[in-house]
Amino acid sequence: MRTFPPVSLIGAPTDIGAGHRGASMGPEALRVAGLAPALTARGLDVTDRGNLAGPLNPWLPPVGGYRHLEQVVAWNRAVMEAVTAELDGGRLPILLGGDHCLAIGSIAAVARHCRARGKKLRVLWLDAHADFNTSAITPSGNVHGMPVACLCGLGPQALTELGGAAPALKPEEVRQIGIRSVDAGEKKLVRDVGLDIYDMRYIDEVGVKRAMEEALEGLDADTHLHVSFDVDFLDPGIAPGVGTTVPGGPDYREAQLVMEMIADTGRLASLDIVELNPAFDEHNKTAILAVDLVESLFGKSTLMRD
Ligand code: 5AB
Ligand code: MN
Ligand code: MN
Ligand code: MN
Repeated sequence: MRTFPPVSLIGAPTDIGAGHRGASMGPEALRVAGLAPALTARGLDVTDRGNLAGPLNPWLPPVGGYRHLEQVVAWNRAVMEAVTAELDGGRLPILLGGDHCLAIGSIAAVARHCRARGKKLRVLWLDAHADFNTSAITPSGNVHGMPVACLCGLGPQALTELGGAAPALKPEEVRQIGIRSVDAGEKKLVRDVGLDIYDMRYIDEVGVKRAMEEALEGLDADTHLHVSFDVDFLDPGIAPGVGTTVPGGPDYREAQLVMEMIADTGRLASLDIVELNPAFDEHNKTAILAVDLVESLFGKSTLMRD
């Protein structure tokens, strides 16, 4: 079994980039669902760093195609600094969101860390959505629909240059899994940049196993694997506790297999758990499911292979 570096939980209690309030309660719901003890029980050395601080959500309409851009930048700076500190300390950061705009800060930190060490980077984006909107094409102005575009250099300078002048990511470093809701302008843009998307139609046709084999292909001992887990990736029937449900997502076993196959690579080096919204949940069941899946991501086998 793989031995992991020590793990740090970083709470970022904000819904600053979302279209519904409540993802700000995500970090506490994950704690209540027992994330730290579940990982400790797997033999991991876990420290909960508590919550980052940042501006309150003023709940204002978009300006110039962005809602709350100034506050989004402030939260992402805090996330980037916290994730950088953990990576510098040789630890494995787990960002507890918060909405998915926070992946800009998290992945900017990861990318900078990899570039400085000549490491390869692979980002697995587990989501119902492609999160590749820009101010010109967004239907909402919500920055949680824009993080992948920002990380690839398309977005406001304050976000695209958060971790330095060059874009944090090249599109070919990203694999998106579970996608089933992409806006019209966004669809054209992801095609233009050539983003590698394993959408639900593809997963239906070839199955999780083959899709994941393809998405994980080419990882080697020199690759940092970052997983950005948007909880709305999961089918809303098993995971109602998110702001933006889309029917037709992976069921329980399909989601477990995704996590198990990632664990089998032995390359997981950083993680975001985002978009959990306790205001839409039922008795914290989505948080409990997220913890169960994260255990699999860290190598818990549900079957006979332990
Ligand atoms: B999430 C939508 N594409 O841009 C938009 O949950 C939804 O982080 C974005 O994936 C969903 O507003 C963002 C319609
Ligand atoms: Mn999503
Ligand atoms: Mn997302
Ligand atoms: Mn969402």
